[in-house]
Amino acid sequence: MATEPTTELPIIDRFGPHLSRMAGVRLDTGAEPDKLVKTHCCFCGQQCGIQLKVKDNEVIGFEPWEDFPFNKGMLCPKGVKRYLQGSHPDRLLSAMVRDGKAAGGFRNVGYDQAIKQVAGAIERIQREYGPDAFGMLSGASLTTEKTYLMGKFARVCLKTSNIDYNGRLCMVSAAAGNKKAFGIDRAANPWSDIPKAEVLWIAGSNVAECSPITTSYVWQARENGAKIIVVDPRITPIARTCDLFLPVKPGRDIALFNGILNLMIEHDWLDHDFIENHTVGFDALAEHVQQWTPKRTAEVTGIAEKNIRQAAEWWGQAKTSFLMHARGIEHHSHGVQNVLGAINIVLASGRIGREGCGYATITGQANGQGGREHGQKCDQLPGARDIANPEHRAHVAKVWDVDPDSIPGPGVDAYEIFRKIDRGEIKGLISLCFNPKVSLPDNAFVQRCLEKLDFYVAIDFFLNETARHADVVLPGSLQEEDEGVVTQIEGRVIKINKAVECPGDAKQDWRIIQDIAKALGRTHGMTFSGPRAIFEELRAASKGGVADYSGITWEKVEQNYGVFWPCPSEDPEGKPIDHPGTLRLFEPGTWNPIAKGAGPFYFPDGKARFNVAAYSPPTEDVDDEYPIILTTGRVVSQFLSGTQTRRIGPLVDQYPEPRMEMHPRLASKLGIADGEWATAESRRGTCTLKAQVVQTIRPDTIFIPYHWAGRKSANQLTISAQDPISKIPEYKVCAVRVKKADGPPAYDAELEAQQ
Ligand SMILES: Nc1nc2c(c(=O)[nH]1)N[C@H]1C(S)=C(S)[C@@H](COP(=O)(O)OP(=O)(O)OC[C@H]3O[C@@H](n4cnc5c(=O)[nH]c(N)nc54)[C@H](O)[C@@H]3O)O[C@H]1N2
Ligand SMILES: Nc1nc2c(c(=O)[nH]1)N[C@H]1C(S)=C(S)[C@@H](COP(=O)(O)OP(=O)(O)OC[C@H]3O[C@@H](n4cnc5c(=O)[nH]c(N)nc54)[C@H](O)[C@@H]3O)O[C@H]1N2
Ligand code: SF4
Ligand SMILES: [Mo]
Repeated sequence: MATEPTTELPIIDRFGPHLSRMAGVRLDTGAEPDKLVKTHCCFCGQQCGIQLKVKDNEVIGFEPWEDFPFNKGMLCPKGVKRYLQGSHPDRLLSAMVRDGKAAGGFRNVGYDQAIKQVAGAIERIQREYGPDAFGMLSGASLTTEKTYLMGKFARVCLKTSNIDYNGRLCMVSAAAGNKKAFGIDRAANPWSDIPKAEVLWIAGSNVAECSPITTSYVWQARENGAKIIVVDPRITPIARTCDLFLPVKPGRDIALFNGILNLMIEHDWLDHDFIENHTVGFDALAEHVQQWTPKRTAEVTGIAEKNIRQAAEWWGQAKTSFLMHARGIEHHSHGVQNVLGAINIVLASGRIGREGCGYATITGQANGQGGREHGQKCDQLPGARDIANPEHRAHVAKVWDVDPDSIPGPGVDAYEIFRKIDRGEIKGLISLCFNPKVSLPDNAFVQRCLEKLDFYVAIDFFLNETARHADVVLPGSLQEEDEGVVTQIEGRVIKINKAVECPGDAKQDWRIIQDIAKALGRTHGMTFSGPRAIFEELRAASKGGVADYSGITWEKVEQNYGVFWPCPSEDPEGKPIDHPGTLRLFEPGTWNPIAKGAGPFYFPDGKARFNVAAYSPPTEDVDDEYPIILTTGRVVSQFLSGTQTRRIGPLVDQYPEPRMEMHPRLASKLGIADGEWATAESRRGTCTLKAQVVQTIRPDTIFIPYHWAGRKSANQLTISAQDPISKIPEYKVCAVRVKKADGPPAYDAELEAQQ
């Protein structure tokens, strides 16, 4: 049974009772539904179970789904209000084409005519400039079937190498770090291990606002006596309840992890047997971290030396523990190094692969996990296979019934796609489930690129800010209008169920993609009857890969409240089996297709890798001209680029516009009072917002949430520096100067209309 958290916590006062159980709350019309559909929330990666109330082909409200084991009926404010999207007046019900004379710049057209126009443009651009001149941007809010179809559409139908997805802005540092250290990219443990841990280390994760249900697991651990360490430049709501808060200077987490490891070595808080039997690379790392004395660690991180020692002592001496991190350590030009630093202190402790001993990156988007496994990444084929690997290509080519040589090679990351547009190398673009004009850094550059495109088609259910630049807009489907699987935060594959039909001319996204293929006359492999058929092919394509879904069926998923991958369909001898799925990774004695019994990790020798994670400062550090650090992130009531949640009135009421968080000491130095207008200026742009003067942030840092567009967008300021390995943008650090503004910014009419 779900227990409503009993502890008194300030978070409740600030954000409303978003963790309270919503049973019995009637926010809807109260009408009797025709049916209740068990499915999952459309927003974050926790994928809470929810029941949608449906009447007359409309979602009119929700009921909690108490039995779903992850959230046991709990929901956050976004999940509670998501049902208001379907009937929103902005919902796209028709295809549209650009028309300068029409109000709003678009004119409705018939769906078939729009599809023909799209196919014509693709054909023309690819004929004139080659297949790679057409780029694709996809998304991780989509079901896994759709993400698989997008990867296949790019390689088989468009034959372009230039496809990437919005998880590039989200999960890729964690993915690259996990692959380097473990050979597999998934949360290592189910969340049921969190309450069993003695020590929790939470790095760069605003748990209470961004993964609200995880808060309840953290509180359970706390009630069991766990010590909680939080590392963040801001005292986030979860930090207010922790035992040790480490207010790290943005961009310095590797220094902290290295300093902790150095103390673990000095005090011999190490699991020598584990290091000896299950890892490689410790000695080189041990030598490297010697330089990270507590004194130097304190100087670089801005954390008091005694607190660094305290953290090392708790972490070092724990019998069980769970380390989790999110974008706070990953959104950096050395995000992968930060992740490796985190993994190093887990491996040195030997506390992984056992009950109550865990490690996880907290997945962001609805299908942030499944969406990064089956081929919509620029370098990837289904099953988390590598597009440059000849064996991997051969396996997938066979499933796709194409010549392996016909599959294009690796493409470029999502930001590089825009640089290619800028250079004229990409002329045409299709986007599904991505709003780069708001979500990419230095978005003035992104806007210039969108204006350069010869042809752009966007598929969405709302006209997002990027789609306003499109030549053709195709009305796609809301999550509740389609079915398929997604993989949530723990690695559990779950089923999204269809509640209603698409309204008007809107179509399920997979139909739209296949309709374009048909209009192009390139139908090979693009004639699936629906998501189930796509899933069946995905099972075969993923078979034998690290992300093996071959033993998963929709039925198994429904019967078991989800199935954790990997879930092969054959045993080590190749005999068919009914595999239950893998609840916890790296348990001693487990078999995997890479290690083949040599050990629990996903490398041929079965051993995990320590990696030297060297510290370097952020790409753009502060200086006399731009003396303040800007970091960006989220608030509980808004989601990502905001196109969905800025349309939901009760969520807007909770946090109507972005504010610039700053410490009272900084505010008084700048002569700015709470609620007054302040302008932040970086080397790329300016942004004028109301100041929110709070004690809960480092005095050298300001914070702006990024869910707004136009002149309210934090990404006017951010830098497009990227991690060299993962290519994630450095959203969490750039340099700004701040001054008091005379009044509100003069938003021009067009920009204001976008809000
Ligand atoms: N309400 C809400 N929930 C969401 C989302 C949303 O938009 N709104 N989005 C979902 C998605 S896609 C994602 S990726 C997740 C993101 O979830 P989180 O990563 O938890 O959220 P962020 O606000 O991006 O950043 C987390 C924290 O990092 C801190 N931080 C900044 N710089 C540093 C640093 O250098 N080191 C450390 N240790 N911390 C730092 C910030 O102060 C912030 O509190 O949330 C998911 N859930
Ligand atoms: N400054 C700053 N910028 C950031 C971040 C930050 O912390 N700071 N965080 C980054 C992170 S972690 C992320 S994940 C990105 C997110 O950035 P984006 O992915 O660009 O943001 P979304 O709002 O998810 O945009 C997705 C679009 O897809 C549509 N959509 C959603 N579901 C579906 C569907 O099923 N079908 C169709 N057809 N359309 C759909 C929505 O309506 C929306 O218009 O932002 C990044 N940008
Ligand atoms: S946004 Fe995330 S935490 Fe909130 S209800 Fe949806 S899945 Fe659950
Ligand atoms: Mo994300």
